[in-house]
Amino acid sequence: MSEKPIFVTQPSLPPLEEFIPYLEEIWSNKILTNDGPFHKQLEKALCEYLSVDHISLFANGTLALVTALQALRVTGEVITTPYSFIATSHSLLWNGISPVFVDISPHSFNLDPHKIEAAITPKTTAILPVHCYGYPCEVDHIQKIADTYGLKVLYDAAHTFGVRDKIGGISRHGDLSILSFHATKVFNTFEGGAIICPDAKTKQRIDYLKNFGIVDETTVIAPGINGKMNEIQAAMGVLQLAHVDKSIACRQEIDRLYRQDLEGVDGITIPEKPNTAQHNFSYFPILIEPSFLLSRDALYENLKSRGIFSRRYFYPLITDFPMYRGLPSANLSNLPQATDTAQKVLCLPIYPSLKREEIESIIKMIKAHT
Ligand code: T4K
Repeated sequence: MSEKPIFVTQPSLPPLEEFIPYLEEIWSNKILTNDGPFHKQLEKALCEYLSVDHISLFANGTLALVTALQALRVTGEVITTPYSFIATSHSLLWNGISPVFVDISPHSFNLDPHKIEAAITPKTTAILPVHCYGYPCEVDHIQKIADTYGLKVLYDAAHTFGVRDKIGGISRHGDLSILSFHATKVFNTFEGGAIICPDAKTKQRIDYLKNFGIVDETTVIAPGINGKMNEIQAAMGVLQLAHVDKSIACRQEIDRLYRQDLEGVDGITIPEKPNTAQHNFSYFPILIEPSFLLSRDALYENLKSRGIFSRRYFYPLITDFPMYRGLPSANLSNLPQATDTAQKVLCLPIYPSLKREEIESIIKMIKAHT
């Protein structure tokens, strides 16, 4: 085993020498931000790669979420999941919106559509589901509910870069979807994010909102924010895009090795691969059941003591944090499935530069407890 710590993820980075010409170009043209040439190039390239018509780049995924809610003019209450990264529901609080938490499905890590209707009130204006780990939500069922009650749907698609169903990119669903290009994601621009927009008019409005609401030198149409992606991030994205397929293929191989050796191990449940045309293998979650010799937390600590930094994404639940736990919908009795999953989940390291012998030794350490 190497002396170096092994994290749950490590950013995929292109060879440094490939990035130098991009930096030279930025230094020479002196456009550092505000819809510069790399920004334009990345938007175009991402539309092609993700098979979407319009995209608006952001400095990070959280600003994309906050802005998407404003673009959809969402107010009042929004139905969302407790099983996600904290940014999902924080984006609601930043807009003065009350989150209403609904449990996840027993068959996935995502919002249970069967439980959404019971949570709708006259104040509900939208649904904010998450395609957790890149596993697609039940989009048709969710859309049907939204259509019936006149609700907007904003997908937190932070984990879904490159995920496709039989028809196209997963991020085309809903009124809007947001992506994250954070360092820990399948595709990264150091920090970064985007909103997938259904039409040019919506993109235009979002472009204004992320640039202080400025239309031109003398016109400001809304109290927008500074959510812009800069040229270094955008250049990184353009270069990363050339490497992302290879990177996803490496992740797929790691997924295969884990499955091959951990499937059937007593006390470990490995979620089935999602039924997608293309998955991105962004995470490798396993569930540590009571029949496993160690508790989930003991296994987590044990791996950590040996330099393996797995992560309990998403434990604690969002509803366990102080700014949410007082809400009626945060009550544990409302969220039995999410509570159970959060107690059992462990995400194992998965990233392109993870070596085969490192994977084998992680598997060996886990199996030593069976
Ligand atoms: N919605 C969802 C569903 C999300 O998962 C996220 C972000 C968002 C919205 C918001 O998008 P952004 O605003 O972030 O674009 C990480 C990420 O910071 C966060 O982006 C991500 N989700 C979340 C699931 O994971 P932490 O606090 O667990 O990250 P951290 O710093 O502990 O990194 C994990 C491991 O990765 C480290 O142990 C070491 C390694 N690492 C990390 C960084 C940042 C590196 O090797 N290099 C690095 O530069 O939140």
